[in-house]
Amino acid sequence: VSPPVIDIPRCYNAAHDLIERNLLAGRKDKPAFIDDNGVYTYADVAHRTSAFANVLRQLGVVAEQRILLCIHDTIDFPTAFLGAIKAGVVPIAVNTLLTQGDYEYMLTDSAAKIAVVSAALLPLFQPLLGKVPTLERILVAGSNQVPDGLTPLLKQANGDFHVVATSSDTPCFWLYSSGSTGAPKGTVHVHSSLIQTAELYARPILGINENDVIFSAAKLFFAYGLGNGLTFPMAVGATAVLMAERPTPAAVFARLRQHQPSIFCGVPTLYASMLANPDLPARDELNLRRCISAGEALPEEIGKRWSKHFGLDILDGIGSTEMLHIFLSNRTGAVRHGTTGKPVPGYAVRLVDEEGKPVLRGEPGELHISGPTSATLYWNNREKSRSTFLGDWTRSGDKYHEDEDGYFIYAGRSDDMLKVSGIYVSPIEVESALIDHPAVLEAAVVGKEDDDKLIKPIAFIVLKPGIHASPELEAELKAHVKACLAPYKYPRWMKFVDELPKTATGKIQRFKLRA
Ligand code: 3SK
Repeated sequence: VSPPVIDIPRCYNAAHDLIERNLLAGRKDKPAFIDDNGVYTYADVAHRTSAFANVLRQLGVVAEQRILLCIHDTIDFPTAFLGAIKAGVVPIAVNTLLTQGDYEYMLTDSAAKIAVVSAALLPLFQPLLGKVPTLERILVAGSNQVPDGLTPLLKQANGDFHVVATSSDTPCFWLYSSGSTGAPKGTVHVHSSLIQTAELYARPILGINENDVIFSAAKLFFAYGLGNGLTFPMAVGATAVLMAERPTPAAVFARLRQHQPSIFCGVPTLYASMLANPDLPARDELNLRRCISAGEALPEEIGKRWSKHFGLDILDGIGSTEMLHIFLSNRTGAVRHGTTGKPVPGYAVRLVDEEGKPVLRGEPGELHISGPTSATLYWNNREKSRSTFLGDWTRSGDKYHEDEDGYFIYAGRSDDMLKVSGIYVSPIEVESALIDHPAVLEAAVVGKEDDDKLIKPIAFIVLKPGIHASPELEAELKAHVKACLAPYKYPRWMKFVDELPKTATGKIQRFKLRA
């Protein structure tokens, strides 16, 4: 299949494109976003983003300067994100679940002049105002109450703005990428990348169109959520449902029932907890036509149970903050549960060994990706930029192997693989076997030294509600893994825990378990 050819003019502003294409198509009165407080048409989005661009101008923020956004999923996110881009200002969308120390680091690293933060997060940011010398002002999203509330500022600002000229290669926005080690890295994306993710992935793989209503439980500050909840609907004139609160099964069920989205985007942990919840909607209660998953590999068992319940396969895929969205994905009608599918046309992938040489098919190797949406660099981090962005190729740090039919199967992070008795064991494979057991909700496996200082697998297990840990259950789970996999792979120890440490995007933080 030849990749779609996407012609992006040299003189190009991403926000202007995403908004204007809808006004030109006659969608000014069509709902673009529905949040917990209201419905906003494409004309509202055009007006609000221009007003925000004018607010930035009044505050003396000029093109190429950075602003930091720490905003829950409400209309204020697209307003500030696209408004900044219209003004040529570079928004940095950050995770709303971090600590004050993390925000201090990001504000200092980026030298952002303004922070726009949700009212509930203000106490974390206020002490940084005198502390981070480059930070001049904090604007409060979702608030009418304070002088620097975004709502009054937008109301008094002019709603017309002449978009600042940028090129397709001009830095457009950043996201912070957290590796397993080291400080988070400011990942710089250019103007052409947003629309390319929609044209390469969302249109051909999801078949998204203007009749869709899309609901992403993954938040907008995450590259996965940004595509699902902002770029993709705006690229085709669809409607996005935004939810400010934490994506618990109850919160998600309420939005699914109320707004009847046609496309739902989640992460594996959420799918697992939705399936385990007694209030899971019945198949005919919803109007879903596509479900997607990313963030970590979707266990085969979860994929199968979802398909059985809803009569609809979850399209599991993988993307990265560096590549902006999904580059490897399952397709409707060709889903192979337990795999991440095949390369999305427009992207090339390769699997290489530790020396950078291609591995033989079937062997695990580190996944490298080539495609037009790669970030250009990590800010202030020449060393990590050089080791990640290798010319045409971008390293993912993920290990995969390719089966005989060309499906890619996740095999853990490059540094997560365990060598047990001289043989590689994928912790993911052991986790999938454990999750297959009816008592297990979630599992994470890492390496632990035994008495001989040899690495063996240890499993951290979250049991399903109502099930209690016992020596009998532990023995049963070990026997279960031995029965499912080569026996040497079974976890020598088990720890039953209430929850697993995870990033905001649902990835298990194995480094914390190792520690
Ligand atoms: O983690 C992923 O799979 C992912 C998917 C889409 C965009 C960004 C990311 C990190």
